[in-house]
Amino acid sequence: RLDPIPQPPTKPVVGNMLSLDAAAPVQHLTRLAKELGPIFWLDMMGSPIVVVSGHDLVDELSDEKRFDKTVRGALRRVRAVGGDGLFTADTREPNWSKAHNILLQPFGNRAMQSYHPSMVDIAEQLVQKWERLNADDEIDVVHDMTALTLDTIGLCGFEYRFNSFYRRDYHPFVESLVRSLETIMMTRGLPFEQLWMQKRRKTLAEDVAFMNKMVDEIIAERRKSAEAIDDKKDMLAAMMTGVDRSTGEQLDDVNIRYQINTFLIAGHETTSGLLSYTLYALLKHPDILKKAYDEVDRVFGPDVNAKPTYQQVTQLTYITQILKESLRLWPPAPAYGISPLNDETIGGGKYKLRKGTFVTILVTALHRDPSVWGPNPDAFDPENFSREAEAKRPINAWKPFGNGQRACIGRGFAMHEAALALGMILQRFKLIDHQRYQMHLKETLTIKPEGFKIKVRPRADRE
Ligand code: MNH
Repeated sequence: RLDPIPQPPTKPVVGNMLSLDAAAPVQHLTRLAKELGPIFWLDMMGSPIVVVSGHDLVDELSDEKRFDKTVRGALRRVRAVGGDGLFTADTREPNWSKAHNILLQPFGNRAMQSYHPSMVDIAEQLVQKWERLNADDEIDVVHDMTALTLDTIGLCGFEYRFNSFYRRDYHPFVESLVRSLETIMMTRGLPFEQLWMQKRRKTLAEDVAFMNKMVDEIIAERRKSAEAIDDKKDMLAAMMTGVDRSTGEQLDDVNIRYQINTFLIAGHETTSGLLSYTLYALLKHPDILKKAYDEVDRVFGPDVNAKPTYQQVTQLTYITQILKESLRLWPPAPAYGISPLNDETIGGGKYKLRKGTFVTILVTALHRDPSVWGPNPDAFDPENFSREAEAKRPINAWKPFGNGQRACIGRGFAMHEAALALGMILQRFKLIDHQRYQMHLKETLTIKPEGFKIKVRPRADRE
């Protein structure tokens, strides 16, 4: 029906629905993109999904005058937790532009400087934990990176300490959040699903009620005293005092709760994935690791008791190249959805898309398009992000943070947090790949390396 866009073989009624690997849909789609090319479509029981991964087409689809983010499928169901927070709001919902305007300030560069001490506080907890391990102790990388990113957004976002490094399991809020996202990802709108998912749906309602109550209490507590609001420099204070210049309005407390839920969803899994992939890449590339050590030694110096300054973190330029290259090969948010605002023809007249068609930009495949990244796009090479290479690259080739006005508002936050943490780790530790780990991806709302463990030793080379 979408001729001449290619489509894999279908089954009656369900179309392509059941042939898609439910446990690893993104990896399946990425394989299909290799087979079927830069654009193909799937029939999901009557509703088409167009999957685009070629750079030329993605470039065209990045035109916000013709295409807009669409909140559908799993992301739509995330509204159970994120409500009309920035991530899950439609662009035309009034609270999207209101919150976007208000939140630009607390996610801006100046604000990052005020979060820096809190970021150091949490990163110190991580390295202190690692310093106290015995030689044979293993580190569950994804667990510790998630503890770091969760505690960081908690402290910078609303001065709450999840204290993840002081507990074996995650904080109850996170247990609820993870369980909710699991249920949301499992739901596929199949016939009779409502019946066999009854128990999970009940638990989902309970989890959401628990999370909302906890966040609502934090907001109510802060509302009790005006001084408390004025004294604080976290994101919550900015949301409570910020005024949207174009409407003159403020955010209401229910929307602030949804923003906080959103920061916890969007802000911890993604950044923790980035850090985990980066450690993996460094273990597999000793030459790159060596250059990273050299940079950290030059910028931070050998004194592990001196806290890194904001300025020093911004000088970690090679580390930043490494992080960007990780985001290329393993974008933690592997796809995003858009749709045409009107009936459209793309690809130089070749492909017709009806208004509102669901189009998925498959970032995993875009980031390995040989027309941009050359004949060997699977190789990890931070030189892809040298200043010269970046200047030469066409726009819309690297999209780990999404597109345009709907792109990630937390990217500066994430990059600063990740560079700081990686710098502090490399300043202190030698990394050991005792399992000779091979990448195995686990898909949830994001994608993370499953079962990735390392060991560390104090660095002996510098003392
Ligand atoms: Mn984040 C949107 C990736 C860190 C908060 N983020 C997006 C989008 C991508 C993304 C992709 C666009 C999704 C879409 O088009 O549907 N985010 C990342 C990655 C990292 C990340 C890869 C870390 C690395 N994000 C963070 C952090 C926060 C955050 C940290 C907050 C503390 N992200 C958001 C919010 C949005 C978003 C909020 C929605 C912005 C909007 O639409 O206005």
